[in-house]
Amino acid sequence: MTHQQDIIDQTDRRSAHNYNPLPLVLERGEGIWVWDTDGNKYLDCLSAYSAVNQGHCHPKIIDAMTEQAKKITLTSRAFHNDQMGPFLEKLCQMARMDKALPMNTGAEAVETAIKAVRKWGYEVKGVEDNKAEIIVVKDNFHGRTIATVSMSSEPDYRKNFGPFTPGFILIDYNDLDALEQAITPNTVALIMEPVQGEAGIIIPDEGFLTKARKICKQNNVLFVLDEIQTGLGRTGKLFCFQHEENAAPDVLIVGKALSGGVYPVSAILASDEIMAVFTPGIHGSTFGGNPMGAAIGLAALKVIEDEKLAERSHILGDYLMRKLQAIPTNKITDIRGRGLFIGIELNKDLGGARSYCEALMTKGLLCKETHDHVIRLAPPLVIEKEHIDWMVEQIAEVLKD
Ligand code: IF1
Repeated sequence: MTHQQDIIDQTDRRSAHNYNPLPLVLERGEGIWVWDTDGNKYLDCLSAYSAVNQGHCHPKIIDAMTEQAKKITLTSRAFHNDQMGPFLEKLCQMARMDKALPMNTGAEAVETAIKAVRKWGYEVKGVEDNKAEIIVVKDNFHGRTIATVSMSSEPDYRKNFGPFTPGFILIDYNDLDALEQAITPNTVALIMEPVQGEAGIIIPDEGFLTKARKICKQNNVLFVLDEIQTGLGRTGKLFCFQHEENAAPDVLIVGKALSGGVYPVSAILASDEIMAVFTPGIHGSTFGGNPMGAAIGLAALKVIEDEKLAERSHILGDYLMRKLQAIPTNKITDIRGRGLFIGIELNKDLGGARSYCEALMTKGLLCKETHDHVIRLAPPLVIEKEHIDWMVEQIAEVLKD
């Protein structure tokens, strides 16, 4: 461990302490596996928070990246490049949306969505200047920028970062009455995650998305889904909203696995009408839509389709769920999830999930606690049944009474 400890010490000396990582240093990844600098092998059950759905260093995505790197990497949007069109064409076809606007990180895409719905509010809906309101949901996670932490209800993410962006109205998750009551003539959008990731894999009641969308439609309010974490196969459908009938959003936000974890690539998708609010010069990004990211994104989308990763997530997620439910232990109070996106909630008397994640690490399984008591399981979607069996054995061992 000394070598790893040296690297950790150096990192601690030189980096801001805005994280508390598990004490291991990774240097290589392939598919579902990662290796530390001492050569120890681990099954990755976090997938970089669902960015690596296609598995680490997927050869087709890495090929696309290296081929593109030899040609041209960045043009800026001052000129066209030959990669962005094919990428957005594929993305729009898969999401059944008219248009896409590419950005880089998830938070930037959320910011882009905020700008889109506000502008739509003023220019299409006719909301009075500077009065636009956006409804958001308690315990959401949409990123770390000032606007996205302004949406948050989590004190840790907000403390001493004020003043905050105004215009966000918080309602309880799963509360349709609250949604109806929160809507005013100035409401331009509801923005939410279809399953809350950071909050601990919180799944809405059956039909909630459909009903929320209907309420939005009736009130001329845009229904916006942040599928940065839940999208692109993670929950057993290509997009999480497809678990319900008639729940397609007006604006869809994607990121993370859009590049297979190879490069920061995000986007918002919307109808021609909504996207028309963006005219030349009013929004953009140096790197957004760059040919490297676009080539990588196109390859990453093809892998999701060709390898049927959403179906795999559905089938293997059900399998994993059944096996987890069969673990004989009093330590678990709830297991919930969709596809290969599963949270194991531990009894609150156990003092948090962190020590269990550390114990799993020593057994060769990497995962991360969320909201103290939940172990989040989100392996790359290329995982095989036999690895799930092994995974469950390790978890059962650590959680045995
Ligand atoms: C961190 C959490 C997960 C997201 C949704 C937007 C973003 C995220 C639904 C922003 C990002 C990441 C960020 C990462 C940890 C992680 C996370 F625990 F913090 F909440 F996954 F659950 N919308 N989620 O999940 O995307 O700008 O980061 O590309 O440490 O902040 P980004």
